Amino acid sequence: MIDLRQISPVGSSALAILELTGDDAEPFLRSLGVRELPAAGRMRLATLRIGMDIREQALLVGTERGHEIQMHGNPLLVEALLDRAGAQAPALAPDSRSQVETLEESLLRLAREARGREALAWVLYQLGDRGLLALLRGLAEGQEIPSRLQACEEALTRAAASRALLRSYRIVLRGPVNAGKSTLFNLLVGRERVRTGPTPALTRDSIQEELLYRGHSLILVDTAGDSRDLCGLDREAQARSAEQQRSADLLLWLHAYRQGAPAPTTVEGPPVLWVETHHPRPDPERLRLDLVSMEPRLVRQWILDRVLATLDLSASPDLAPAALDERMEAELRWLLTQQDPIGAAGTLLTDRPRFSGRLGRRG
Ligand SMILES: Nc1nc2c(ncn2[C@@H]2O[C@H](COP(=O)(O)OP(=O)(O)O)[C@@H](O)[C@H]2O)c(=O)[nH]1
Ligand SMILES: [Mg+2]
Repeated sequence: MIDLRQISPVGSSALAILELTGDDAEPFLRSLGVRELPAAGRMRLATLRIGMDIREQALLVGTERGHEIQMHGNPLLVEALLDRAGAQAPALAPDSRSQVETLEESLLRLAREARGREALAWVLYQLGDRGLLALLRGLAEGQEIPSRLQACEEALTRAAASRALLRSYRIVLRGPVNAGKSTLFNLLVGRERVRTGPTPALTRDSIQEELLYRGHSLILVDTAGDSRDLCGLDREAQARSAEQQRSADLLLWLHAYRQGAPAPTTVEGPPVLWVETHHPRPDPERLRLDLVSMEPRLVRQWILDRVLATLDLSASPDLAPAALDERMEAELRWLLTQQDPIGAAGTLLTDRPRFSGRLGRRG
């Protein structure tokens, strides 16, 4: 088996450095036409027979672990060498390749994984006759090239927005003990999921529950309340709450009316929505509420609509072709730099596993 590691990313410099280790490394080098291999710490110039008509001068360096090839960093040249090594090291190469999905498989997987209605609509659109897949098919057939390339460019600009739509958002409930965090948690998830009550520190472990609201997936996290005079378990629970806060997309910071105004927002960290509970004069606009006496359905709507607005998820984006993940984004970027976009589109549609191998190696 050959373990072929690329030390310099392809195209990053004029020189490519490849490290070869493993039992088959020596036969592989000999198959490239190298007669004498340098010992550790030595080097020698060799002409490598990389392909039928590709010969390349390279420096071979003996190392403690095996050998290094230092050669011209032309990506095509390096790729040809990696492909040759791949063919000789079947234990490595086919495996990593067969795991790569086709574009259609990726979209189907994303559709299966889609949490909310908005995400599902967005992914299914890409599989339909006006989505990303159809766009690439049209391009591969060589129709209306300029307008389709333009559409590819636009699909690329929508990458960030589509990723924002596909993901779930973590909403973490924070605030002092007895502020009403667990009460609000139950109200938002629509059932008595966690214990509530006047005894301080009833909530010790952070509990989370996914809820779907207006087609979006929100993961609600109830945490232990903040209090100054807690010890042992409770202090640990608070440390965990602070940890939850770090991974939050948004904090719902609760405090009871009688507890006074909360500390000012910190500059760093997720956005915060302040909610005042136990309020004698509720005002939904300012999120001053009484969680016990007000209509739960309305409280849910007031709070979750503000959550979506703060996360910029209030309006559904117009359906359009879009790159839905990092790989699709990289592929579209690649396509737009190709001399032959028709062939490139064909590669993405029919030979994506091989293409992805190249993309990965390019870093
Ligand atoms: N009147 C009133 N009681 C509330 C309100 N929110 C919570 N409570 C009560 O306050 C107590 C503590 O609530 P809980 O949700 O356990 O607080 P947590 O410690 O922040 O999780 C419970 O008895 C709740 O019923 C509110 O807005 N108004
Ligand atoms: Mg609680």
